Amino acid sequence: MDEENDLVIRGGKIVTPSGIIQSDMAIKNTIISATGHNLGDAKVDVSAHGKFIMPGGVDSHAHIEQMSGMGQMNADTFETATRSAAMGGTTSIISFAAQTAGQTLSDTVANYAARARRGAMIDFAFHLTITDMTVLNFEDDLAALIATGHRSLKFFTTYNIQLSDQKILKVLTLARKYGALVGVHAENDAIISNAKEQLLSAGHKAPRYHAQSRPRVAAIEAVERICRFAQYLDQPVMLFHLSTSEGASAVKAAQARGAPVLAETCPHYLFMTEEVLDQPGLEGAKFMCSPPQRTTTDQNALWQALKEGTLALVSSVHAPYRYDETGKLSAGPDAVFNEIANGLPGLETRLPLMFDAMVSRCEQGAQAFAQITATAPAKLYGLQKKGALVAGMDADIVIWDPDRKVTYGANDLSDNVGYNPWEGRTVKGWPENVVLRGKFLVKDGQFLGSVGAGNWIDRPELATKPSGGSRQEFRT
Ligand code: DUC
Ligand code: ZN
Repeated sequence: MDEENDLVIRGGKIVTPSGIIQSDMAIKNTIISATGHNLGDAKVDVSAHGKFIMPGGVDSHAHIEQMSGMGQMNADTFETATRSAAMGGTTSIISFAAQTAGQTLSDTVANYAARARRGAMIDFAFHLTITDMTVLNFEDDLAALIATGHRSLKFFTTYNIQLSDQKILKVLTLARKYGALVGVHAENDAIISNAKEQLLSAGHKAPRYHAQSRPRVAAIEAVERICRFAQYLDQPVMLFHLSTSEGASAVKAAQARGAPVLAETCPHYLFMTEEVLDQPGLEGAKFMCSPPQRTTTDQNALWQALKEGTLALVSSVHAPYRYDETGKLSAGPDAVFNEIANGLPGLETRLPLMFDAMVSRCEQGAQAFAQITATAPAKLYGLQKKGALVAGMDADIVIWDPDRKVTYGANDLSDNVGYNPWEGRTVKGWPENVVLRGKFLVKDGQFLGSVGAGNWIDRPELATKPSGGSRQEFRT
């Protein structure tokens, strides 16, 4: 017999890209070495009868230790954010290395990488957020960073850090030349400015006006424009956090034309409507994010788009701010909606919310759940050893108890945010054991991770190449 396994998980329902199998899984030297029966002895043996064995979650959109466009620091450090992610079943994240004005991209990445290496407890990669293309050696710097494994970029079309259309075309051109996927926060800035001005001059100040200040047409226009730009230059883009039915339709139409367009949505667009903003006092600030939550019609359209593969994945867009003077209330207890930081925590709740809807309530099933929360983001962003329970991949594994019900409380998350936007919601299905590269990060609900144990994930190549007009490649 072979050398002893490090870990064998016995008797679970293993969810793989090619099917669900009732089997054992062996892990040796941080890697999944085999699935099957009679896999031999192990240093650690775990019974998973009646449980789902899923790939560790891959959350491809999280803001960590980052200054917002409005100049506000996130509440989470790499340590607190990744602890929270792990407790919710996520073992890899892609957060942002966000360039500030005048800063070179290599300095930006060095700065975020140093902090992530010190604090992160799960594996990580960065999207390079481009805000200033006038810095010295911009193109060479970008080319070198992409070549060393930073294979995704991001830009905004609003938030005081937007790029002009001309610069957007330049970024897409460079991304195509050097081989990176480009994520886009797509909302039309002029429409937002116009709507804000009207609301403020009419004396509308409460958080609920945030939704009207970022009208759906702002998102629709920018999504449509970016789809056209992507097609014009044949450069793959990922439309971030789609919130509207029209946005989903625009992506579907673009894909049908052969445009290299991918898109994601998030739990707060699938499960919340803009009514969450309409609360007494400033309570609605806890739910303020951009784009804002929309309507149940939009929710249904986003679910349908996920089912059809128009939307490839669900990320959290974790953007954590405390509900106090360090965060949401930094402009004081009478803050006007446009002075309140945008974003809500989501790293820890993304997977249980999606499991509850997709697996427990049979929306789409366990395989689709694994696909949109782990396999697709890993594949599309080039995390080659992540996101699937297949021999040879990193042993990033979650053992889900499908029967455990949890009702979220007011402040029961492991981040540094101090409130849970999902308070009162009950989910069925719980990530009770979480394994990162063969080691328990969470065991029976107990956090066992170590500060700085997360690894940077090299991305030597992307699956998402320019399409050459092929429609299929950009549907999952
Ligand atoms: N949306 C938010 O709500 N916060 C941070 C960034 C974003 O796109
Ligand atoms: Zn965004």
